[in-house]
Amino acid sequence: MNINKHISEINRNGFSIIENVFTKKECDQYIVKCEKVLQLLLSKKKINTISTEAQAIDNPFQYDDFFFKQVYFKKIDNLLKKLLDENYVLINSNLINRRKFNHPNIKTSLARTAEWHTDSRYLGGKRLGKGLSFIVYIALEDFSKENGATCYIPKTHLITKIPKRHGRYKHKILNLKKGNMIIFDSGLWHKGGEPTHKSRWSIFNYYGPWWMKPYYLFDKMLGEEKINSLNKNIKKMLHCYSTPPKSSWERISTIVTPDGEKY
Ligand SMILES: O=C(O)CCC(=O)C(=O)O
Ligand SMILES: [Fe+2]
Repeated sequence: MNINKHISEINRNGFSIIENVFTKKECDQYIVKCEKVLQLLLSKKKINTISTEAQAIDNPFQYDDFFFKQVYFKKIDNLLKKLLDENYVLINSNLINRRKFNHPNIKTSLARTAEWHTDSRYLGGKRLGKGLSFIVYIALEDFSKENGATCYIPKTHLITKIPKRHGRYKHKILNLKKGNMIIFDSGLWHKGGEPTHKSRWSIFNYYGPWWMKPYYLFDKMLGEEKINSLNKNIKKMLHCYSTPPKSSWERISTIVTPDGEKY
């Protein structure tokens, strides 16, 4: 993989595509797991992020260890280390299907990401500059206009204005092939496309610097026993080596290296 080529594309265009991260067969197996966890949540009426327009499942490794494989990707580790720094972490991870889908337990059509937004951070009425954090997603099915592919506005990662959620902007569509991954600057203006009845499963991850707050407290979500059973790459992504100490009596630095282990 030519890391420098991807980095210059991300800097210039706001995104870059990495081909064949998953095989077609791996995508199909993944989709079976996605549908299964969706059915599980629906049957339990755990539907806070599930709507008739988009079915999002936050941090699916809460429900099935299978999904820990989406926390850390060896293939892009060096790329993310170069884009961010060596202590980069996972900020959030979910599965999203943007499709029209009805189920007696679904109560809303509202989807969190159907309007123009960025996933960057704001200060003083402006968006922080490009390169703060990155969205990494894998298309588990082909993405096109026919199944609500993500829409984006070219070059908006280079400005610091804040998009109007309901603005009518000239935009483009991110067509992707099944099994391909895209890395995009969290400052790029984007939104989920218009859902159709055609399925569009995807893994949506968000990576950032070690000092950025995660969306959720992974250690509390998973419990000590589960966290301790994970390998060091996954633990690192889940902030195990970059959480502040209780006090300076424990230690002074936030970053720790796992004892004797290298990641
Ligand atoms: O589903 C999509 O295409 C967009 C999702 C998104 O923008 C997000 O999760 O922040
Ligand atoms: Fe987003």
